[in-house]
Amino acid sequence: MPPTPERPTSPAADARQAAIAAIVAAIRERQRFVLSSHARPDGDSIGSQLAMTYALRALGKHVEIVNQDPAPSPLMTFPGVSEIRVAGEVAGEFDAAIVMECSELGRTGVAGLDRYFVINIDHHPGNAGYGAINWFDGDAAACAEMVFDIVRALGVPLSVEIAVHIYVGILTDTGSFHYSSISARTFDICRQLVEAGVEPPKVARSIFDSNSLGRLKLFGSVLSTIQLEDDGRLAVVAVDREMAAAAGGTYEDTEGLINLPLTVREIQAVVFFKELDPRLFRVSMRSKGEIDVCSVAKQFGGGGHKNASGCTVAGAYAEVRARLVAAITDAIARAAAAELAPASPAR
Ligand SMILES: [Mn+2]
Repeated sequence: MPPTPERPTSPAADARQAAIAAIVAAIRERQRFVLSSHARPDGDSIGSQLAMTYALRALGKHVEIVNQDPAPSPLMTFPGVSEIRVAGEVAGEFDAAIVMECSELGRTGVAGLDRYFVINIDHHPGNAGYGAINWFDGDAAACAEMVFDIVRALGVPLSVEIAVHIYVGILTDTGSFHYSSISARTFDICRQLVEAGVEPPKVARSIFDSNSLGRLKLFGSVLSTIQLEDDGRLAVVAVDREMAAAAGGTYEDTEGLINLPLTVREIQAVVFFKELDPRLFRVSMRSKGEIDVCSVAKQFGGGGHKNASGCTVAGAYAEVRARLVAAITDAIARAAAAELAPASPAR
């Protein structure tokens, strides 16, 4: 007997139900799964993969996670994170690969996933649809929200492990509930996660208040070099290995630093340059409201979300900095123009 629809049907809701049903059927008829996500995994990649892992194991499935890079260190204390295999290749017998939070298969940095039946679950705009089954939902605030739907559709009880990992994905991917991707649905899911045993203060303390002193000093030295552009609307911060070593920290210790300039009222966007080598920079961007830094990242071959994105850009620092500042200044102007324009009658 078909389940009673929860909301009025629409083409989008039908497509969503069809995608979830296809994924649930594919999971039920398979036994051995390998899970992966994008390189340099974030809270949503780790949370989505582990929530899915615990759900599949509850069904008696065999599950392994293979990621190119280790999880961010504040996440290491969460259940299952230390079991993630860090490797550039997947080998072994699997019936399916579930790739989450990854707009292209290549972004995993893990070779061999294409040999399996690939299930692609993602919320990044521009997902390439590389799977045998593809479920893309650009309205999800985190991929973990989509995993929540699958866990429910599989009929797996929401264990505290599953709930904690979905919460980690949502908390981190919304910039601690700052980004415009948040919906009423986000809070409805979080309500159910808390009912399942998640303690939000404990999770937030583990993730955000686990600094070392070296990390705090590194934040201080990087932030002391902050520069303002676009009449104070855009903050520019940069770090090289020398600066990191002098403060007794590492590049990994700069995780989260980019969010701090946005706590200044006037600052609308931040760009953060990490020198990989003298002519190659990892660029991260954050923005407030309607300023679309994903479109900026895409101009440079990267991606992400409207309020949080990144790319890798080659060139001398002065030139790379100037190109990014110009592109972000344009994005800020576009958002301001859109806000001044009268609301479209179509919406
Ligand atoms: Mn995400």
